[in-house]
Amino acid sequence: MDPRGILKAFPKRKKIHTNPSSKTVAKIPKREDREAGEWLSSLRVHVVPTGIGRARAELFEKQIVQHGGQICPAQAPGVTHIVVDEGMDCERALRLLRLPQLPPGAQLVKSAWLSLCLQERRLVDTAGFGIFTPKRYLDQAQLSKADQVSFTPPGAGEAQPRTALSPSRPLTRPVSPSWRTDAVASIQAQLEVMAKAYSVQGDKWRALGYAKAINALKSFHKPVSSYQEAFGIPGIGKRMAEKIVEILESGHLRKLDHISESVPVLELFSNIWGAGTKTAQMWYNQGFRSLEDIRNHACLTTQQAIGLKHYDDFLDRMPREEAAEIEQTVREAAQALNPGLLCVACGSYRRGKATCGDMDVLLTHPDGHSHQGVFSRLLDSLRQQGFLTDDLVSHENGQQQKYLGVCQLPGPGRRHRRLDIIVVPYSELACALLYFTGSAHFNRSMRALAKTKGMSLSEHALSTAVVRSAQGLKVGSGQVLPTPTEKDVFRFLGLPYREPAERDW
Ligand code: 8GT
Ligand code: MN
Ligand code: MN
Repeated sequence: MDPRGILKAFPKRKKIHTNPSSKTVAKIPKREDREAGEWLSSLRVHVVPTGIGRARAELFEKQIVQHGGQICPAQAPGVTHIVVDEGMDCERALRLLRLPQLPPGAQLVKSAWLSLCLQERRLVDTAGFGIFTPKRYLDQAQLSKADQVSFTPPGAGEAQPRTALSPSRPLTRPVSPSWRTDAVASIQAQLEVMAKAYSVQGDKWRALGYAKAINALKSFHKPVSSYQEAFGIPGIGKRMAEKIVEILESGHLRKLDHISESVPVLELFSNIWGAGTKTAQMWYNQGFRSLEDIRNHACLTTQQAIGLKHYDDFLDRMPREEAAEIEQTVREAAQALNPGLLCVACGSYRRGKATCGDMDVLLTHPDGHSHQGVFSRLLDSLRQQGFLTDDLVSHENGQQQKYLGVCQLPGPGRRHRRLDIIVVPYSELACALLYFTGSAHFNRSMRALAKTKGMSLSEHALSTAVVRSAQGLKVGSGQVLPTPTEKDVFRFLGLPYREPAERDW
């Protein structure tokens, strides 16, 4: 089991890098993320996490990006807003940022302004939310602007500073459909932060609970709007429904404020391929806080060193067109060895996703035996053409062989991508396909269901009459059921067939 199994099982959202030095610029959101509207597109924001808390700061960043804004370092050109905690004063903020002056064109604003913008789903005037900035910290252009502001008669055209959290609002006012959609996006974003926090702390059950709730909300036919409604959704319990309503009513889940400061660092570390939550925690306990620390001081396995080398590339999901090119490269090399080899692109690609975290290629031969010996010859051939750049894991599992590695398509500007290859005997094709197509959540449910029916499902076969001990441990392996196609597996389990695109959960 990949130590990142659980982590990987989560839908990877567009990542905002959580480098504690805050030097990384968040990635420009892909088109699908912008559906919710781009009303923050004029913003280039830097959020100072001190006092706000990393988890909340990250959530702010995520929402800014979601609505078309950009996150950037405080010293980046064109930064428009530097968001700080309510209690922050200008000097302290500049000290924290190591800046002698406010960058030209930038305003120092309280986080309540951002909260209000996000709650109201519009760009609210910053008046009343500014942090007092002494003239010596402003440049010439800002000075003249500041003078104009100070000559404005009190109250004239100035928005009242309002508390961001006004509990009764969202539920009592008439709700427009777009507001509802955004509220749901906000619920999802906040539950995702919680899921991630539990996940990187190794609490996979709580993480799974949140992941299930997020998924349930996504597949619910309408934006959830009340406690009763939330509680009525399968996969959402009483306490989860309470959290959802808290976000609906106040715009903010208070639990987020109590997430440990260690979480973003643990996430940073456990995103290194080959490093699980235990390793991440160990590194944190050793005092490491950045990838630089890890690079310079941590003791790394071979896999982790590869993971670190390709850190950004591995987090970047590739467009499915690129995944198809990778599959094609593998297929051509395989069919050069034996033209009869069958090659199937599995994983998220087969499930029809627009982007893929890696490419999962399954190989077999319909004659039932010619797949033998292909594995190592194929890898040699791919290595020889310079396509494979690093190997992570290579192992045998019964009659199946599995390779996890790194590849790079030829030509300039190509990134390193993760590639998984399995070679299976034709007799195991259906179960191998099912397994390798996933999702991991879906496989887990299928296996659990098989168990309740006295069967056992693996990547090799569906078996019946499995003899189990009182503790549920498998004692006898039972009889292998004939499953020439995936449909047969569904049929034996008494399930209607589900196309790969319907197998996310
Ligand atoms: P992706 O786009 O993030 O790659 O999404 P994916 O294609 O669904 O995930 P994947 O991690 O590539 O896993 C695809 C399938 O491979 C899973 O459904 C799972 O059954 C199987 N699988 C392996 N090895 C591992 C592993 O080490 N961890 C996980 N989570 N799944 C694995 O073959
Ligand atoms: Mn995959
Ligand atoms: Mn994979």
